[in-house]
Amino acid sequence: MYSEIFLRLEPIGLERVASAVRAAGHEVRLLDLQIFGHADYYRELVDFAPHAVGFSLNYLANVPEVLDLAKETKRRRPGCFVFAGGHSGSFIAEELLEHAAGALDALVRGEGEAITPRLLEAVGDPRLATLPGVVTPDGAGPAPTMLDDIDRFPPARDLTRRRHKYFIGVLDPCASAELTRGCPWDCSFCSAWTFYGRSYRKASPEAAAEDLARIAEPNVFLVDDVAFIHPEHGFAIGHELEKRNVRKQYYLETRCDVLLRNREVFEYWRRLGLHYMFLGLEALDEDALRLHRKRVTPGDNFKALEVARELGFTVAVNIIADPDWDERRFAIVREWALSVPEIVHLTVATPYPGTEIWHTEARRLTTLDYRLFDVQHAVLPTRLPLQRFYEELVATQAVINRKHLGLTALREVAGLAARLALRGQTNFLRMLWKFGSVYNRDRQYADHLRPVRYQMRPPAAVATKPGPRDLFVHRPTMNVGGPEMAPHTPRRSSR
Ligand code: B12
Ligand code: SF4
Repeated sequence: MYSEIFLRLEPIGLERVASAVRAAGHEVRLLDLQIFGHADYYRELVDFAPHAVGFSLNYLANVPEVLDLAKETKRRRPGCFVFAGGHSGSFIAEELLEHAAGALDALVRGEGEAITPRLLEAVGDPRLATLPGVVTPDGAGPAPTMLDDIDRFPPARDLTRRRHKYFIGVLDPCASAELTRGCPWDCSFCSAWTFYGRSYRKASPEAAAEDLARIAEPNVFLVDDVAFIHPEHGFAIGHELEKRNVRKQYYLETRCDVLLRNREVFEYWRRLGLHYMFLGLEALDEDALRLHRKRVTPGDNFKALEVARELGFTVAVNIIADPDWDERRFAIVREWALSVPEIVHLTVATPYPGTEIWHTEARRLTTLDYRLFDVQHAVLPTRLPLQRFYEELVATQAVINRKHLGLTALREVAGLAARLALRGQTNFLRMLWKFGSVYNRDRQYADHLRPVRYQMRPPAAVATKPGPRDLFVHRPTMNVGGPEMAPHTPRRSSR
């Protein structure tokens, strides 16, 4: 739903895997199904006749689509080696192989750059099932290994076609880049830290600047989970960009406390072209922030918003709506959202495999339909009747529409929209009118009534809270600059 309106961004993870596979001597094509249809994919299967097909499964909601495509691929090209990888896929590898019923030959857990060339080399060899991070119907290898250096394998952006389709809001067209990987915090609802074993790695300033300099688009989305945790890294990249005369507009995501602590680096990047930022606010009250283990106070959050305004950033924030909310709670958030200049997004609290709340959330899931795990649907029991919940949710989200979309927005940015349209860039312009057709109470409710062909495996009941190491995909053996870099020492595992 999100990507139907506000943005469509390039699959930078897949581009990095493609880069590694190409470096190993393979011929590679990449098809982004956010842009192309299934018919295009089937045509590609005939034209290109690949020996192997790998699907990216970063999002849980895409599981049924990928399973169907894998099955159809095997039917059309029985000799083709079919595999999948990516964020969500890494947490549910065995379950996916079971659903695929032979259509998926392997699942790759964790980062794909180092292991995918080895996987392709091992096709047809029983040793396939012994590779780190690889899971096959015949067994699983040891835990995945981490890339020693994230400068290797810069994204193969030349492989993505129709790049003018990538945009986020007014940044149209927009490319993506990665300056750091991982997150040293440990919020209970998030799997970014569990995927990377709470590690945090940085690109060298030179390689990061070189990569940004190679980008043809005038705008860049920085995909880092939390930008500029280490201000000196941000400054060093900035200096390299200045040396190379790179001038772009940037969008990034960060935490409120990081903005407060490292204000100077954001101020510096403002001069380099950073205009838009996303702050993970998550909640307005202390209790909810504690529950999310966000490790910030509402006071810090509000102060960060003031700083961002002072520095002249356009800011989007997110609030997590709990299915337990009643009309009063929605009304409070709505009132607040209307009173601030920021773009306020609302997502629904969702326990995802790989998060701590997947194991500890005591409420039973009301659905096992992967497609509803997109933080826009309620998968836990709602206090309000479900239809009423969606009514309140959509009414609250509609504040965005009132303040930042439609005619209001067009009046403010008519010049820009016209300039983009003249260049054939219409993603932003179209976005302004889509809200009503996408965010719709009846549509969201009806999504629950669709027949479910693939059922998720529900979380096993656990007696004790899982420790961090039980949740990790990557288990860093070396010191990769992780937990000790976070402002709080990690809590010990409960075991
Ligand atoms: C950038 C980002 C976005 C971008 C999307 C960019 C894109 N086109 O994919 C935007 C802002 C659009 C976005 C939106 C959303 N996102 Co997001 N996003 C991220 C973020 C911060 C970084 C992803 C990234 O680019 N990483 C850098 C690249 C290099 O890594 P990577 O993609 O993971 O790829 C590596 C591996 O996964 C693997 N790999 C990937 N693909 C493949 C394929 C094969 C074959 C192989 C072998 C390996 C492999 O190898 C790659 C290289 O090492 C992640 C958090 C995270 N750290 O993963 C959340 C994250 C993936 N997003 C999340 C969510 C919830 C969403 C939204 C639903 C939020 C919303 N408000 O609606 C939407 C849904 C969008 C959609 N398409 O449906 C959740 C995922 C939840 C889930 N389990 O499904 C995450 C984990 C964040 C979180 N806090 O929990 N997101
Ligand atoms: S700070 Fe952000 S990326 Fe890191 S664990 Fe919390 S929500 Fe996830």
